[in-house]
Amino acid sequence: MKQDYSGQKVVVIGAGLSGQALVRFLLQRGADVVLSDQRSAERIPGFKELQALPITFDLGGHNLAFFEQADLVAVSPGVPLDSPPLALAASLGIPLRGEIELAAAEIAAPIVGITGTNGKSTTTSLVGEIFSAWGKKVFVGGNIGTPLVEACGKEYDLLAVELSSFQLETIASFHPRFGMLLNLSSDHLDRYPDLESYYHAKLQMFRNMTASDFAILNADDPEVCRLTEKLPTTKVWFSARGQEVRGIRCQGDELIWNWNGADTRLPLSRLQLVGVHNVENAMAAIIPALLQGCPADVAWSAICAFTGLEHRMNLVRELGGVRWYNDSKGTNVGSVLKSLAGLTAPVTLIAGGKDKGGDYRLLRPLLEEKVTDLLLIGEAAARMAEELAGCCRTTRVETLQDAVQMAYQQTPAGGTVLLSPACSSFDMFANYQARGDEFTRLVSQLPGEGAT
Ligand code: UMA
Ligand code: ADP
Repeated sequence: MKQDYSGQKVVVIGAGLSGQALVRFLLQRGADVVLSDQRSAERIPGFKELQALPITFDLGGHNLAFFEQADLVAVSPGVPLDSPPLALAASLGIPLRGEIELAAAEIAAPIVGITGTNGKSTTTSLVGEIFSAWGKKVFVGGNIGTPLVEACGKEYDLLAVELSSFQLETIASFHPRFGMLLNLSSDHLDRYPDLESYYHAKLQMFRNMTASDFAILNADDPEVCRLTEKLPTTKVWFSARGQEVRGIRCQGDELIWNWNGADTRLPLSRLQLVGVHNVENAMAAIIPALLQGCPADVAWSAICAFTGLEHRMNLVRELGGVRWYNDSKGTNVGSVLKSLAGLTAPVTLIAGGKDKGGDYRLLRPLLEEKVTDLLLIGEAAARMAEELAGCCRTTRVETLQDAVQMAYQQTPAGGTVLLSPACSSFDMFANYQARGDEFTRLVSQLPGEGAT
């Protein structure tokens, strides 16, 4: 049901995708809105359209007076809760709510919440594909790109919502019917004081879920098992290592879904996505549909028709016997490990970007085994060079263009060039898509014959 914010002073902090969607959502519900952003107007994409709205602007910094007087602060996920304006509002007892919380309060249809360090977007898309193929009206959004508030006021049978730890920090009553925790490994240590705090944010997903809801969990991930031990929800497991779980497991060349005593078998040979990690994503994604009564063959056909999202191990071009892959969404150490695992030597790896505090030393064994040249860009380059010293020939370069040029000159026929940064993009690009697009453009312009 549509909430009423009339007469309430609401400060929206952050004028990005979430903030702009929140402004419109809150205006339609009668709120008196202030939009606050540390950037000045000319640096805010879409500012022209915002200008026409009846709101107050607080730009080029956060004026604490607005926060002191607010009835509610609507928080964009990229704004840390310990930033001065939010710390002040919290100390005054003013509620801080994220976009997910505000939107979900109006949504009655079942929500599949999808979190984990890696695989969220792929799994969220797969859930969407499955329910669409089953003839259901499904919303696909959240951290993957479309803010959840866009779903409010529309009719859906189900919502597949990708949730980042940032988004989960600011929920209060959010209550998904299905909560997926795909895996846990190091990420976002530029925002959290330690790994446990990051994991704790992820676990917020389950805070309102009860025994009649389903937690969909990775049985092969020790951290997931440890941290969900005491959850009161009904647990449904997936295991790529073939553990005999209540749920779904991979055994040989098939998946076996075991629920309430009966086995359903699904042939892996039909899956187009590659890599064990994608088998995990497929297993997790099919569970909500099977529990909701979707015929297994409908769900499995939808998964098998899916060829993957952009910027995740996309073959950009084969040029002079060298294969060029865009994995710009490889934004942490765990995802780069998965991407490298699927390649054979010799690899030229282009990595670096905004440092999120990951432990790059975990890359050493695979670098030693597969990577001949490591080309480092961005703010993280110095620390990466230090932690990876001696693994392979390492060069620091200024720009992505320089990296592409050097990779072009150095990679022998039969080799692979991989852009998989292990870092976020925000030091040099607007986002990971812009980084991947630039890489694709640069590679497409390289001289020589080669299919794209
Ligand atoms: N800002 C401030 N004050 C601060 C910090 C930021 O004013 O202290 C402002 C910035 O100047 C900027 C705005 O906040 O104008 C950006 O807000 P935001 O960072 O919350 O980004 P949005 O554009 O709202 O996009 C967010 C998600 N971004 C982040 O969480 C960083 C998008 O995920 C998501 O698609 C979108 O909401 C819709 O739900 C992107 C992402 O990088 C893909 N997510 C991280 C990840 O996947 O690793 C978590
Ligand atoms: P996210 O939305 O969590 O960032 P994506 O589905 O966009 O995840 O995938 C990003 C990268 O993470 C992929 O290119 C791949 O290297 C890696 N990845 C995908 N799924 C998994 C998984 N289940 N486990 C580990 N790594 C994964």
